[in-house]
Amino acid sequence: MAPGKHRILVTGACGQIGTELVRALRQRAGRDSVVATDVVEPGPALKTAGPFAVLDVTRRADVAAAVDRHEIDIVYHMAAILSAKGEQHPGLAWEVNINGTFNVLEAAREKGLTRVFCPSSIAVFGPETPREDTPQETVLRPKTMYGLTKVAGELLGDYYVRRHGLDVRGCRYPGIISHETLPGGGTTDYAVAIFFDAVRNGRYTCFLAPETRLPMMYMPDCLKATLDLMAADLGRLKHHSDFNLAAMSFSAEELAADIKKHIPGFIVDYKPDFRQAIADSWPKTIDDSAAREEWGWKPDFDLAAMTADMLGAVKRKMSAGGLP
Ligand code: AKB
Repeated sequence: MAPGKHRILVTGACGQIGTELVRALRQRAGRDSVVATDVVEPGPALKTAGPFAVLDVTRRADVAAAVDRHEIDIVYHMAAILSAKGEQHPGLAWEVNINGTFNVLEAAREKGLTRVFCPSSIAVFGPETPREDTPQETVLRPKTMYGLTKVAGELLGDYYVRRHGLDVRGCRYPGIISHETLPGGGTTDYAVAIFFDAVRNGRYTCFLAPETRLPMMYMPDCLKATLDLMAADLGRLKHHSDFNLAAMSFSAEELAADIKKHIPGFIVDYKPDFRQAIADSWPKTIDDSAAREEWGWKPDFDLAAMTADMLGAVKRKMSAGGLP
């Protein structure tokens, strides 16, 4: 391999963020330098776009073997069970989020990898955390299985930095909004589904109450944050695995109102389910000043810009017959 070139492995590459992250990494590093992996076989687009391997992160030996086989030196560990699915399948969430993360970090330590990205989430916070402008350093007492696995992941990442000198980085993603691959099993998923139903049917039934306000981010900003954090100068980082990250915050009814500016007849009704209690335990807004200071984080998309871009993309998909 040419000096300065990295071999990158992405776990959870068929997921909402993984799919687009693989594409962004390949644009930067070259098609063959990025090995996409997931526990499931990918759709045809990902399968033909570059190297792909089936990998179950809960199998420690398989993770280590994949790192060896593909001569990997950077891992983006995107495989995770999200908040709503984690409440329905707590054992699976523990296996994938705790043991999977431990397996990736152990492989990285044993093989001497240069850098690992382990994302966290606003789910690390809980009802005792201040909900407005949630600080970087604050109470971490989540009430969901997903949240507690993400707290453990942050602590584990920082432990590997301190104890083993492994360069582990991560940020607390808010809800991510995108149109390429649908999210699965999250509490913030409504903010994606609403766009597809608005364009397809002109109406949407929301599983959160209208006034529920949560921190959110559009996918281009999510990719920018991920890649910028991984490219940041290590010497400037005081934090490692737990950066607060923010772009926009809105309630379900504010998002619906913004969509109505483009689709005036759009109707939303609200039938809160078990995910309401999860959303109610999370922050409304986040203070991300540490990310801004330590690696220059700054989002590009606010609610209006995101809504216009999402609707354009979803409408183009519908005209091309490609709506999921
Ligand atoms: C979820 O809703 O579970 C995720 C998250 C905020 O981490 N999107």
